[in-house]
Amino acid sequence: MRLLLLCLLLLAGLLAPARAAAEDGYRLWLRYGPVEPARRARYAAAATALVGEAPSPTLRAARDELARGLEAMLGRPLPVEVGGARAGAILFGTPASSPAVARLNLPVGRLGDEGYLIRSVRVDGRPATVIAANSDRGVLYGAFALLRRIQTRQTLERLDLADAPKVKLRLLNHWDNLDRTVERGYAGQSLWDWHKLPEWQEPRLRDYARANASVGVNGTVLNNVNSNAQVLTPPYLAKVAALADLFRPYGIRVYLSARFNAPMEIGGLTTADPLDPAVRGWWRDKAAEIYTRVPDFGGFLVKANSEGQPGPQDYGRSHADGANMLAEAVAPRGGVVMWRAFVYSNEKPDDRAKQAYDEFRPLDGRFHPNVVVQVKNGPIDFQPREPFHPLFGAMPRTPLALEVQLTKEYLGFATHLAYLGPMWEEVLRADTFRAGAGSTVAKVVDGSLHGRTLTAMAGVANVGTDRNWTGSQFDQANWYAFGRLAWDPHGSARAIAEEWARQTWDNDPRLVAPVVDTMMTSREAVVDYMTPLGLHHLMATDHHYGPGPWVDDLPRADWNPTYYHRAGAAGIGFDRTTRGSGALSQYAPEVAQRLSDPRTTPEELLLWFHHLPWDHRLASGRTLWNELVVRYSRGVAKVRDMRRTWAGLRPHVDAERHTEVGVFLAVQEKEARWWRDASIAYFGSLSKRPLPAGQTPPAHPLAYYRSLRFPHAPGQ
Ligand code: GCW
Repeated sequence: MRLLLLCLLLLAGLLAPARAAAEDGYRLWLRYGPVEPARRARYAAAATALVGEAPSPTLRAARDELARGLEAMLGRPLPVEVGGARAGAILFGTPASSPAVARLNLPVGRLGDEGYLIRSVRVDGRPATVIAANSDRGVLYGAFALLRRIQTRQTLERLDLADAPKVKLRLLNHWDNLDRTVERGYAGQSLWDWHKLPEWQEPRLRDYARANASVGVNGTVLNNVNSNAQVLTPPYLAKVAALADLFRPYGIRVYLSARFNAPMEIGGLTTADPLDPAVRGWWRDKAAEIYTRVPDFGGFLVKANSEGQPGPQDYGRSHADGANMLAEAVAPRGGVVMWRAFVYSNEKPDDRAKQAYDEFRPLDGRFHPNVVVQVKNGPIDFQPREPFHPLFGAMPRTPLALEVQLTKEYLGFATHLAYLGPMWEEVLRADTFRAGAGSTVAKVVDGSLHGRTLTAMAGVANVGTDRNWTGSQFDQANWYAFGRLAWDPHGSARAIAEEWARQTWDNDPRLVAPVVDTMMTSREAVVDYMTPLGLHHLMATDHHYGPGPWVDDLPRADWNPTYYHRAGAAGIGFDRTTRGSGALSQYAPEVAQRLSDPRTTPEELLLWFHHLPWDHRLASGRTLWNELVVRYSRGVAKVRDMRRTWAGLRPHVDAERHTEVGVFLAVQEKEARWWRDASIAYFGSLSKRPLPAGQTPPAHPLAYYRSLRFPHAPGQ
């Protein structure tokens, strides 16, 4: 009997639906899972051998990636050959590296120095596929593109593809400190083990580089913009050089955040005045020293005169004076300076949302050609929703980079599922009207609006030493989407989500559709349960974990949530029309006009621009107060739906990752409820209106939410 039972159990085990082997997310979207037997033969017929020489580290990286990926997906190693071509061979290379590619006379000249072409061709009468480019980096990007096609189950037949990035510099910005803590990092420690560098280089750093290359990221700023001058000293530069050497084969350059008063802190000078000849000389020498160690050093990123950082204004000089000094230092070697426009000062009583524009717009045309002004997506600070930053389109003579934040400082850290593709798509598609209708932010970023060739997009990185890299499985999608949108700012967030989901989870349509739908609603869910209707900056002090709309006692007016929502007995919202702060006048007239009237302002930005009475009627027919409550509840309901959807995907996902996501979604639901209840309790204490019918009251009194403290919340 016992034996029979045992046999039955064994049999049940064998027949159980084959759940994928345990996975922890380390492999990201480069999992290269085996292709289902029914489809394998077709792919195998188009991938019988790899043909090409690999005289450079970058071509070796391309060849090795193809070999690794194809073997894993097709279940057999591919012969690597340098010449000849059997049917189904994959040729790779540049006309210089591969005589076979050269003989095909492909139009690679049009591809620039990073583009690639993938074509079905015939070589000696036999069918083959060629991955060709002008540069080794282009071949590497092409290799990843071919692997992506198989991973997403697209055909390898009759191919005629050409692709090239629309933005020149596609950079991660690490807010990593030299002690390995990460400002606003929720994924463990910094990947850079400064103490053990340069000798010891974590093997996973190569995987970091592969992941970046696979989505086209071509630069990485290693250290925090709140920077430590030590990184510019010789011992650290040796470590920086080791990282640069490691990343170079993958087309990734390193950059450093420069502390503006480094000439004083580590150089022994008594000033950091950008017009002082000794200071200028110090930076010139420092740049030259860096270039002896890192010949392709990308340049400097600078946060100056912002949140306590030193800067040129300390000496009565302008941002342009500061940026140009550094630009001159790196110019001889082709370096750039990314100068951040994230500046605001509490000495100015003016609306914080206006300050960057007021300071930078007058400087248009005064920056050296190798300076890029780096602008956050919105005028405040990476909130769940902001209007686009008014500087976009307003500085036609200056290269402007878009800076977005992958790490979700204001969107629930790593535990909340929020796919940011839709947020970035929203800002990229926003019309600035600065050169007529259709002057989108994407056209500013890709340079086409004002004919600029130095173009850039930066993403504040969300990676760390966590096994899954980003602190959660779904936050990997934000890394992925950043790279893909920096490559093509006109891309579609939904298409990118699908691409990512197929590679990261599975191609089964029963999984792909619900996962993509969940991703596409996730950011809006966060907006609903944290900051609906254009509210912003309501997070708790410093760590930004959880709600703190009541906070009104911080030394800087513009650090207090009450500064932003201005709620009282009469109503709620920040009046940025001409009757209020006038911030709207920083937009083109077409935009300003539409947003100056609450009736033509999109409801999702209503309270960003208007202060309105609690009984103001909205499109739904509900009063503002009732609508606010309904949206808070809707956010919680969306998370509940996301959870239910995910639970239903159990048969399609490996147990380890399924459990992790499921647990995080439970946390998210609990915290969404917390946000809703605390916010309703607080705003209700001001509106003094009852909850609309059918709405459950907050679980606790307001005093409870106000009493919560989290001194050890991560990311500080
Ligand atoms: O969002 C704020 C963060 C700071 C950050 C700053 C910035 C690096 O709270 O931690 O500092 O923005 O972007 O400079």
